[in-house]
Amino acid sequence: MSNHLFDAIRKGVQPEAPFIETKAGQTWSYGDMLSLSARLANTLVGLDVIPGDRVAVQVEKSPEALMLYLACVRAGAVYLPLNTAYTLTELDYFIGDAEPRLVVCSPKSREGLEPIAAAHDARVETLDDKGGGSLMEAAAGAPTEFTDIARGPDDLAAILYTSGTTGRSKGAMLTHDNLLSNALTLREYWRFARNDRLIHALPIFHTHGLFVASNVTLISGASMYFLPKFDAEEALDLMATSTVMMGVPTFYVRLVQSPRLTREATARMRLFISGSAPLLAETHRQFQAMTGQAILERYGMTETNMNTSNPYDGERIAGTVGFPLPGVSLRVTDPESGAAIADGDTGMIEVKGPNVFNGYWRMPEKTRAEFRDDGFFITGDLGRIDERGYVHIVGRGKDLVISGGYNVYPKEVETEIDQIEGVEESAVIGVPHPDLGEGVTAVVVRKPQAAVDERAILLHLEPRLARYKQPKRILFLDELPRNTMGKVQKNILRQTYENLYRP
Ligand code: MLC
Ligand code: AMP
Repeated sequence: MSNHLFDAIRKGVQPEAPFIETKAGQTWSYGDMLSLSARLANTLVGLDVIPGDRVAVQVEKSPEALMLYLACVRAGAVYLPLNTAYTLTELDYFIGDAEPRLVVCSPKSREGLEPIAAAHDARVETLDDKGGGSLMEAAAGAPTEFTDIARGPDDLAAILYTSGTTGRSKGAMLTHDNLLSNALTLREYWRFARNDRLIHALPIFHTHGLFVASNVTLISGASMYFLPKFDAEEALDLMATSTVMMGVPTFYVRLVQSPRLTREATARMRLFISGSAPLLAETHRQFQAMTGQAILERYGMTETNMNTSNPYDGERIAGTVGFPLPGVSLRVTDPESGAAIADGDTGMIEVKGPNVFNGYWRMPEKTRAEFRDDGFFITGDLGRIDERGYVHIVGRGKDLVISGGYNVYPKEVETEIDQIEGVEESAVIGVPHPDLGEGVTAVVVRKPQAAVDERAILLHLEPRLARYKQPKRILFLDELPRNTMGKVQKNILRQTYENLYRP
């Protein structure tokens, strides 16, 4: 048997071809990719990582970090990337739930993570953003050849945690074929080829930067500028020598603010892709007016990889996410019953295909609850399909805020706020934000006579929640609006505060 995902990556490799260039001008060829991922795979085996073991990784973005992902795939391990913003409290949960054999972290996090890892029998190694650290030291002397461990299409390649609407985060189990099938589909759909160069400014701990951007580049034998974070002026500099950019809507919101964004500046670019959150039609139009290029919007999820995309050749319509990708079945149903609804009506988006994950890690009941009996996955997104077949996302059936492309589950933030002395209850909502799309906002009711204020609440949240989950503003009300059933009417709160972040 072969290694399903890595064999496909290896197949077209031209060892001399460029793979990664960093901001500092350092380069990695495809040959370097093969040898460094082999050294790391040998190191993992030396650290007793056996096929199926989870390897949890919370490190800064670097080419070496991407090679570690590939090393896990080659060694048959399950790669578990973690947002660098997660606090120790959050990490404790992920490590306890996933029970990794190995935790790889930044040297600065080692001390905090050691006791957490030890409590769950995991070993800790480090990797810094310059390609140093204990893991890299161990890999330095390892062989540059590795016999890839046999893995079939249904074996796990990765687990990515995604917060549930209730309770704690769930680990979405992604197989070799979930990742490979989607990468191959996107390569064809977006016409990726060896001579493409991608501006990669996304983090590599989520589906967008890790699978969509990196796997599609790898499977095409293309190359990328690998940047630690997004900077609009830097992206504009690189457009002269690039062909594609992928980003969340905030990237485009920031680009259109630059007078340097012109037809000339983007003349060499053949494709701009947006996803992870809704791109405002206004941003789409502004971008097109300034560059003559229509941003291609697509729609995906951690659990499903990419589901739909606007066409490469046909019309890319602002405010839509295009057509179901080849091989992906998409339908819109009655959210409660799952029954069919009339064409064009709004309902629950459900998807099925080789892109759809294998279930939530050790949560068979939660998995069952999110699939229909005929195998369709219930996305929690509300949408409709128009007469031309374009999918429109019109809202969310799940209580979720998307801030700069990061998902924040209000329930998780509310649970933390409600524990604070002096807080009666809270409601966390997403309010339109000019830069981030939605700004996390908390509305709090104090207990009688309690004096708890914004500062006290933020201080409480700081060690408990990643920064991007912490409310940008905290507002106080005497009571929350409720319907006759007693349910908090978040729509009323969203309306009340819709201009909160307006400049
Ligand atoms: C950073 N901050 C954020 C934030 N990003 N706050 C809210 N929401 C965000 N997204 C905070 C920081 O903690 C910091 O707080 C302050 O804002 C400035 O930080 P920064 O580092 O300068 O921000 P910046 O680099 O400008 O980051 C913004 C961003 C980034 C939008 C470029 O968040 C980003 O790259 N987002 C991409 C997320 C992504 O990849 N999503 C894909 C998920 S996969 P303070 O207080 O310390 O100053 C998925 C599936 C699919 O959804 O379909 O793709
Ligand atoms: P995540 O769980 O981080 O993978 O986020 C997935 C969610 O992001 C989806 O369920 C959608 O709600 C949202 N999303 C992704 N792409 C788009 C898009 N192009 N337009 C609107 N929402 C999107």
